[in-house]
Amino acid sequence: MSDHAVASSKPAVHFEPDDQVERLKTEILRKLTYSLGKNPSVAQPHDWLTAGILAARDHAIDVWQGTTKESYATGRKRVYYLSLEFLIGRSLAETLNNLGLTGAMAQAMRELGVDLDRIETIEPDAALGNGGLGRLAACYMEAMATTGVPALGYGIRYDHGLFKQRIDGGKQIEVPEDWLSFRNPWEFERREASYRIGFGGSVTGTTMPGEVFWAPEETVFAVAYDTPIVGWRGRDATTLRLWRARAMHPLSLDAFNQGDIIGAVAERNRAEAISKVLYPNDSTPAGQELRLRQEFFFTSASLQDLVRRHYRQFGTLENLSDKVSIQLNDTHPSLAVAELMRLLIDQHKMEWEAAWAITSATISYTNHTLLPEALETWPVALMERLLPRHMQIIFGINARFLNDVRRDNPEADLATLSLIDESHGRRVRMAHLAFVGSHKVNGVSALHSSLMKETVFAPLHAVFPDRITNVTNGITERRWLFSANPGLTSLLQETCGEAVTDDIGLIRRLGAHAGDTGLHDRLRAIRRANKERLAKVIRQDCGVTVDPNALFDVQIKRIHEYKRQLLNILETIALYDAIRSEPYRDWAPRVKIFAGKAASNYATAKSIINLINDVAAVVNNDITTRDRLKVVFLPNYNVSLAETIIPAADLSEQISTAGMEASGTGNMKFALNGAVTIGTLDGANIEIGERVGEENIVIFGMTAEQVEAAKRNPRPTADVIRDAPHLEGVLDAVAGGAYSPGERGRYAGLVDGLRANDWFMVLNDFESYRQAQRRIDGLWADPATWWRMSVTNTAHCAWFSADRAIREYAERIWNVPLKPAAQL
Ligand code: 26Q
Repeated sequence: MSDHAVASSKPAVHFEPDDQVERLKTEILRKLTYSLGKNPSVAQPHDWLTAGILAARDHAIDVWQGTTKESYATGRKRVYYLSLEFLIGRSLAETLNNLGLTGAMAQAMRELGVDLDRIETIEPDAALGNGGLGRLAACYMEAMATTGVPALGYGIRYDHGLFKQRIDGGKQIEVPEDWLSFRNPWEFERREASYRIGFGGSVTGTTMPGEVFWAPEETVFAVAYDTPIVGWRGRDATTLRLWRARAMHPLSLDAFNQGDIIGAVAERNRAEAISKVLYPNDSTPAGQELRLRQEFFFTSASLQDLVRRHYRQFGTLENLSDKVSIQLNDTHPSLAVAELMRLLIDQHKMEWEAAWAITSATISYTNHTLLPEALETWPVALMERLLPRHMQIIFGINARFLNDVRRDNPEADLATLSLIDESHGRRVRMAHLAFVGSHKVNGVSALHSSLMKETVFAPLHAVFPDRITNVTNGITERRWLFSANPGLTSLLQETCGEAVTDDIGLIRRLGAHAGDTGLHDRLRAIRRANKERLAKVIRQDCGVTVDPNALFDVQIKRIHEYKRQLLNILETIALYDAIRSEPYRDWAPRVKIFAGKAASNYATAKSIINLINDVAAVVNNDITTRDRLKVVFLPNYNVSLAETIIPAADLSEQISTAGMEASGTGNMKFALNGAVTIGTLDGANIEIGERVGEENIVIFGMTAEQVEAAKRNPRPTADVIRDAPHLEGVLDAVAGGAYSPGERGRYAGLVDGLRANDWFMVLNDFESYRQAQRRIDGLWADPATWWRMSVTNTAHCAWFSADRAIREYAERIWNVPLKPAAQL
């Protein structure tokens, strides 16, 4: 290892004054003694962790109160980010890093006999999200704190986040997640911020503003829990406000006294079920009533809260859109459109037209998927029963909207525009509701936004040609580079200037050294240290020993057919066969690394996990390929595991069927950390390619257009297989049980499915992918080329900073003035 490689405990960024260490030591000991009631001599690692968090939290609160005070004093416009998911991960390391306290805290703990790195790893991940959409919300909360956008994120405080994944006999087992079992030291319960959320019942009164009366049959309380999220250098903080459901009557004494113990707590259980658990699904809408209750619960609580705050501050709602922007993270909170109308009309006696102008000027909507099966719709009958007043309002919006359209264009196809889909029973189209109720609707990559205009939203786009816009996703470099990869960060500071951590654009300076083999050696040493760290995790969690000199080839993300882990593992089998048939060729040693969770009801995705593990068992025990190929599936993929894996990756697999991955954000994290991408022309891969240059990314496969054409007019499977010389053997082996000797038919269905209908173009793209992988072998064998590519990737990915994305939202969608750079 070179002496430039940096152990992970060394802070990437240090700007704390010297007396911070003494001060932190005192604070930690005070927290231990007076908040936890523990004597240092008997304190356990979790006690030190909590004391450390409480000490860090005090600093976060100082920042937070400053931001809040300033935002009230200046009356600046606020952004409310509504999301059913916030995939935060751990908070201690990021908070310390942003406060510039990492080094001081490590030193303080060390002097108290505690290893900060070790206790940081026992903080549970806050896994209140499934994948990309939830992690994006978390990155944006931090980026808004960094760029000084006054913001509040609203969501649900699930008792149980995304399930934990165990792998047992190669199969995924879901285990409940329990992040709150030892309490959450970051949060503050706000009893005063508590709202009544109604369900069911009936609507009476006249249609006049303020004279409609909704008498819900059932009411639950939403209680707020707040967490500060500190931005870079601790200049500002945003607030994450999560709602917990509580029953109005926690116990029926009548029922209890009659011996009906279950009945006595029935109301409580029904109410509290709303914030009990995150739906573990990231594409197919669950369609269950509880999900709709979750959506309305958090949307209503959030809108009541923000309307009340605004009214208190300004004494009117007329100027709401001047002072408030509401961003809907996908359609999950799209009832906000109807709920804001209800609050304005029924409670604040506004006329419909005025209320509508305010609503649509205040709300905007981000779409994250075009997969038709993932677009939310709810049966009208269910909505009428659960939310009768909202259903009336949705009908009112629809009638006026369709009237306007008909007036302007008598030819328009109203059935495709309507908020109600009449073709499969009557259902409310939530994306239409969000679209019509917003002033801006955005996609999350350039390709995705143009496909929105051409496909799912084409009819609405024709009516509102200025509404769809693009904001390509971004990631926070504080977590994904500075904190996850301190070794690379130190080198960047040295090469591009210390200011690179404040101005990520300076990372471009690295490009001038792309061909410098001295720099390559240092990068190799940093990567090597990161790979050794990952190799330890692999040994612990998979029982497999891997060689850190091998190419680490990584695909980590939710398991889904469109993401095509299956393509990857089939190609791995082809490679395995090739190595065995020519064992004396100098194959580039590879470690194939997979991680990701499958939705619990998604049988095909679970079968793919099983196949990866079955292939791993065969390959890893084969003596002929021993030094050349290893396959591992790391269990329980989460934010923390991603932070360990990404800085250790040489190759980033971004191989979705073109047109199906809205953006991807993992692709950005890998490229920024210097991994080379093998990918399709999909989502943000295209924009990564544009920035790093086509010679620094390996692109393969059909384009989105070709995929569309092939779906309309599929090629016969026999032809596809004939043109891919290695494919037939691979499919026959899998289907025949070569990798599942204990159950030969295990993958017959999976392979039959591919042969019958190659919807995701796994077979169609196979040969192109295989050849791209062989090109990778050649590039890897030539270190000067490989590291030039790696350097160029890091040097040109500054644009994918979440700060850039937030600035685009602020300027083009929210109309929030940015703080002048001098104040940042
Ligand atoms: C909806 C209804 C009922 C139950 C679950 C859902 C549900 C939950 C989560 C539907 C979709 C999701 C998540 C979608 C998601 O994560 N999309 C990803 O968003 C990223 C951020 O924009 C993109 O980078 C990814 O391309 C996109 O797949």
